[in-house]
Amino acid sequence: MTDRIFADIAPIRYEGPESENLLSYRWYDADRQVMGKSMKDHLRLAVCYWHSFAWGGHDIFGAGTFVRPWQPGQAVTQELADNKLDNAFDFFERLGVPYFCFHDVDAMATAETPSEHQRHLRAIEEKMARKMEDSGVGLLWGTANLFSHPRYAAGGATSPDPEIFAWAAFQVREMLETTQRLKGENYVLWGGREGYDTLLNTDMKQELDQLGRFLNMVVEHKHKIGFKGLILIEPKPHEPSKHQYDRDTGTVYGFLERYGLTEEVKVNIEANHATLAGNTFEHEIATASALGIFGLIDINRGDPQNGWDTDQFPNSVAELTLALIEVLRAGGFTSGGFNFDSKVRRQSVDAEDLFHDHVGGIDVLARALLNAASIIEDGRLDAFVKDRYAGWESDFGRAALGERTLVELADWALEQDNSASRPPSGRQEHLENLINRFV
Ligand code: XLS
Ligand code: CA
Ligand code: CA
Repeated sequence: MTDRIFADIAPIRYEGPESENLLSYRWYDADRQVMGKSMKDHLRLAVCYWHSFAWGGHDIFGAGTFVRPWQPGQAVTQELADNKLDNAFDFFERLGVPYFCFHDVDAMATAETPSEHQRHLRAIEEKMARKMEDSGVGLLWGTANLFSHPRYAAGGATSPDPEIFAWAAFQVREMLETTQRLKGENYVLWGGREGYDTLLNTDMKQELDQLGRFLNMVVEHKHKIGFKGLILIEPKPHEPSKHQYDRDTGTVYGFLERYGLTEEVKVNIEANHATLAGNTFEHEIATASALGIFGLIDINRGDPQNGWDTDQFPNSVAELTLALIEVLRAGGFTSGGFNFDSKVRRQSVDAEDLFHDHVGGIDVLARALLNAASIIEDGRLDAFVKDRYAGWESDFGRAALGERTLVELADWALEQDNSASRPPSGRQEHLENLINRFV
């Protein structure tokens, strides 16, 4: 029996909006029906293994601050990996979430060679499978870490060295197969170092072709082994690279189009990455939905004054309501869900802090879902938008998008010679006030 650090924390329960208990859910009521689906099925919540269990509280100026029996942030022995696994599942169960996510190296004992890597990953996979079976907690997505080890300093798939490219292929094959054996529902590739620091030493065309080929190989392998989940790219503009090739959803779409993958790969949108790219979170969701590549969400937030990836837990109901409107408009998740890719601040050192952050984040999400569902059910917002575009349903509108040529439309405009046409009011303030009635 390993040292259990959450033993004193009672399982988190739904107690309703009147509850004074900060370690209870006031809004997340897993079985509550919202627009014909349970909250649990709408949100498909996952705990992120790396921030909550593998990260030790270190930053670029200082060492880890979290004292845990599995010694996060240090070289991992099998014993420490087992301890971490026991505590992590204890946490998932007490929190009451249906899923978790992990990178290969988050969970396994440290390895130096491919054969050792394979052995250590398989060893933890076996134990994880038993934990998943006993707890009923599933794997929302798996991923391989192609950015922490010094071998990936110049990228994995975009490395100038083909031997590193092969190492990356090895790690992704292993983790994709592990994800499949663990009945994981999705597989994510985040290109932290798939980018460049300076163009002076970079052949961009060569690197993009490598990345395109790599992703095609992953998709080919997925089909070969019969993995049923989605393959997803996680956009981020920069950090750790100065420039990352997967900078935002629009850029990823262009990349997928070029390498013939729009039908095969979707996006995992992270809130903090959206804002780092100068987009809103809801913009990224709406873009992915419009382009048919909406898949998953990493839910967190940045700091409005900081230009880096702070990965804080979400805490604004108003902001998340706007995002949840887009999720519902997109039709919700298929195999995706919300992964809390968020971490406590490094001064929040107690085991209990890991509950306060998740409980708060889950409740904010649940409340935002309820607000967004009320807004959609109210109907005024979507009716306004529908009405705004109603002209495209007319014969003229349909023909303009259909058989008409530029010349025909131009001649028509000339013939009308009408200076009066103006769009009706966009009613932005009216709509913002309408939303605020639900927040
Ligand atoms: C880092 C990313 C990373 C991915 C998984 O900024 O968020 O954690 O989600 O590799
Ligand atoms: Ca992420
Ligand atoms: Ca991040």
